[in-house]
Amino acid sequence: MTPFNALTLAKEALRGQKGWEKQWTNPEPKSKYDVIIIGAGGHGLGTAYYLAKEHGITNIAVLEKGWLGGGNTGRNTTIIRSNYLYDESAGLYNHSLNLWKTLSQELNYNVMFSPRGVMMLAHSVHDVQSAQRHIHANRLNGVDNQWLTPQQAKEYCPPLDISKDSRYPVMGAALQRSGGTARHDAVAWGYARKASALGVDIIQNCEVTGINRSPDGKVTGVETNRGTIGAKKVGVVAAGHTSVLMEMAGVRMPLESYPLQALVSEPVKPCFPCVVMSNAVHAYISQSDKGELVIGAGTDQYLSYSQTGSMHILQHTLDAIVELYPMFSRMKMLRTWGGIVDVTPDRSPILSKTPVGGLYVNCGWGTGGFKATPGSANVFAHTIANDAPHKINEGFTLDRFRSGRLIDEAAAAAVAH
Ligand code: FAD
Ligand code: PYC
Repeated sequence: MTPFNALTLAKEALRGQKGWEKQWTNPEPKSKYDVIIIGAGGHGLGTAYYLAKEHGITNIAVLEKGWLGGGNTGRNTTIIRSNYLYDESAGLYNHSLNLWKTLSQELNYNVMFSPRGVMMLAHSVHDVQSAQRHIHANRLNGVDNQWLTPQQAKEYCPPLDISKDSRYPVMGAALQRSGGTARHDAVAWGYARKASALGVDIIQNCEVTGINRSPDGKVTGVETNRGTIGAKKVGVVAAGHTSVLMEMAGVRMPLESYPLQALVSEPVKPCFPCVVMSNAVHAYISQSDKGELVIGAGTDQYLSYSQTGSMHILQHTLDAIVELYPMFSRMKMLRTWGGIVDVTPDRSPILSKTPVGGLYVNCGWGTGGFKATPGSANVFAHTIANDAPHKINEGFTLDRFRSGRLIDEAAAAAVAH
């Protein structure tokens, strides 16, 4: 238990006893915001932007313990798609995909959205059936997705090996042509610049260490390494660290945090035209505009808050890449890194009010929240502004883990975990 958690527990034990308010309610803070957002990743900065732009709330601070986009936003492999199985997910991820299409113009910042197509490979009868189920469900929800034979998959992605004697024979693929990639850090910078222009304060190197509440339990602000800051509402948007922050307000979250790794190769001339994912062999790949192959792995199988992962996971990923694309067998890898993803039991996110008045939470994106950045930020801003969910996120509540109305997207996560 960290000293901080011990303090939180002590506060909880004393809550309601005589003299409690004097002892634990902090002095009136010097600054007071209408909304504090904890976490300056794409989701947090985007939330601040949409609060200002669409709801006229500009007295906002975004607090970040490190630097803008230094969390998962700047660490992911930038795959964007909306081919999820259930109606709730199709609504949320398609809302996001639609916002991606005009995001560069909206922010006046080139986020380099590139809808070059995302292909998900099938290597077994089970994969084929699951992919085709997704294709049918997607089409019913107006999400483009089509089945490709192995030959058609190779035509779409020439480096792919479809020989029958390979270790992971390709039995077909699901292709979402409208999916693709974007430049991850530009998304954080673009939202930050536009939010700042609308009056939002963005404070880096400012770690939140406590969430303050009034004697009746409502949020009053936060404690940070730079002092107390007051707020009427607080939104926690701190992927990977959500449980730690929510515990500061006495809320226990249904989340586990895992390392997820990626790596890039030396830059080469354009040779890989689309995005290809394979859940079965735990590898996904695209080529950045700089020419690097961008390769991602599955999650480590242990819980951790460390932004590194195990070497054997990367080794396994590169084995799979070389099996699927033999022409890359002599490529050199330049860098590897990891991020911490927080995962819910049903592999769907939480975009929700909480049992604490004025406290909202956006988390649980697991391995797949980059694609959701604009859509998530947009509906989360609505949730905070109106103290009620937007129609698009009304199923993604914290309460579903009590009621049992889960949205089980494990098969659509497309990354082994
Ligand atoms: P973040 O960008 O992590 O922002 C949260 C911020 O909160 C961080 O900057 C952190 O420093 C800050 N913070 C934490 N604690 C505190 C505190 N106490 N006080 C102040 N600030 C705090 N998704 C996809 O859709 N497609 C992909 O291809 C993809 N690939 C991935 C590959 C890897 C290797 C990883 C790690 C993730 C990948 N993801 C992908 C997932 C995606 O990156 C995340 O879901 C998404 O970026 C989350 O964005 P965010 O803004 O919520 O979080
Ligand atoms: O959700 O598409 C995804 C994804 C790809 C890599 C990591 N997550």
